[in-house]
Amino acid sequence: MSTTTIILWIGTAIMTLGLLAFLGLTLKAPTENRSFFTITSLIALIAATAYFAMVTGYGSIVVGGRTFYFARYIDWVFTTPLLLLDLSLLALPTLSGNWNRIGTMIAADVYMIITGLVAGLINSNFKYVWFIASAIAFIVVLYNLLGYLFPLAAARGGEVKQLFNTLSILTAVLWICYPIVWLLGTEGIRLFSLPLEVGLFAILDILAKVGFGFVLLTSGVVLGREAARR
Ligand code: RET
Repeated sequence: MSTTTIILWIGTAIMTLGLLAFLGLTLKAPTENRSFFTITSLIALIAATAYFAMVTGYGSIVVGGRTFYFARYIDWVFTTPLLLLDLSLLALPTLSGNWNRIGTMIAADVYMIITGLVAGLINSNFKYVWFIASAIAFIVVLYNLLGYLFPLAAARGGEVKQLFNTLSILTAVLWICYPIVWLLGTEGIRLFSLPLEVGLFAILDILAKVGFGFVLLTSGVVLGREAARR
């Protein structure tokens, strides 16, 4: 078994265990906070499926002699909006009246992943044009997360403020690593080998989905009955 295959099996296993743990936690979820559990379980399910597709050979193609894992982008195009939805629900339990901002953030996020996918498919330096388009969209996402949702969550005070601080900083730090790994990896300047790139993306994916999910779903805010509903 190649190193890449072993890493992808570990990814599949951890995402599946994360999914089972989140489903288990759902049994303890107060009805009014069920959305967090459904959304977060769905994130783990999609990731487990993508890793399984990649490890069994249905998630990659060969472009210009290199292996390109397109399945990541199908995973990310669904899971990154769902992660942003979790954060939006935490900052704004009802969401109503704020769809403009949240819609903009999610649209920018989807644009970021799709332009990133195109960048990854290109072998000429033209890929950097697509990379820059994706990176600009990423800045729009971060601006909405930290400049708009962050103060709203802070205004709710107490446990919500604390939890949002932790999760949004975790998200910002981890997400910034993705374009860096991409640039240094096989899609970019090829400083990293494929196994190293696959390993780094696996660590990021596990922390950004399962790590994030554990912090959220074991918090007093979503497990406590009324806390998230103020
Ligand atoms: C790409 C390359 C093009 C430029 C940028 C990127 C950003 C990707 C990000 C991905 C986040 C994924 C997560 C997945 C799972 O939980 C597409 C790598 C900006 C931010 C959080």
